[in-house]
Amino acid sequence: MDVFDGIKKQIEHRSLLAVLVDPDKVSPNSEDALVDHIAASKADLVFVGGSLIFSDIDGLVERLKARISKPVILFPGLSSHFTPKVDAVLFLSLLSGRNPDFLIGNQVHAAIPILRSGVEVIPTAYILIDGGSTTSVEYMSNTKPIPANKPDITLATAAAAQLLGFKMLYLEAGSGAQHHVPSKTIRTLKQQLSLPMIVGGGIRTEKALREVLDAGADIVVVGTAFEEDASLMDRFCEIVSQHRGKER
Ligand code: 1GP
Repeated sequence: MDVFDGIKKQIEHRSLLAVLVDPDKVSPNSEDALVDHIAASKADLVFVGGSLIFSDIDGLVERLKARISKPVILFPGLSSHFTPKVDAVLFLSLLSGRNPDFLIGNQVHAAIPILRSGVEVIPTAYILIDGGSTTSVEYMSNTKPIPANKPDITLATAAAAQLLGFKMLYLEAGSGAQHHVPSKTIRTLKQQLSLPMIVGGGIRTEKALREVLDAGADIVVVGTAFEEDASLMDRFCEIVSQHRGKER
């Protein structure tokens, strides 16, 4: 079954946890332990990516795939991050921004190599929401996030994504954000739209995790919190696997 079909089937019953692995934050010394930990965990998905990557994405994905049976999904910051070794690619367009390079430019560069590789593509509308500090994605994409207190703007942007035919929404506060995407925003989108929702950025406590789950996140992405304290992964997996959303 395709990765996206599998995700859709699973989120009918419960939300999923994606562990974000940023290749530049994995050192040769820590890689083995991290891969073992993810492999043994109840995490549902592995996202690989970052705004700025200098290390060997291809090699890391190969090593992850050799030892982890969960889907490994590329979450690229640039067209040059593409690797055909993944199970699927989030084909992102940064719809909250007005920088043509991230709306369509990188996509033009990546489209033919991706098509030729035959890798599964998941067209995903990427929506950056202010998380209380300037994040790498904001700086590197040279775009402004949507203000956190303007859920109507986020809703209108996400509605446009749905009408344009995207298959998923990624509501992003940015890696290491001070505040995660507001629950009110997630709830509003959940009530009014039908696209599956990925939510990430700044989710580092159990309370934050429960808030985004209760609001209706279908996939929760966590990177920084696990980089800082790997033992959180098991606790977070437990919470996500037992959670039954209020709206479900
Ligand atoms: C970033 O949404 C992801 O793109 C995860 O963010 O690193 O803050 O968990 P964190």
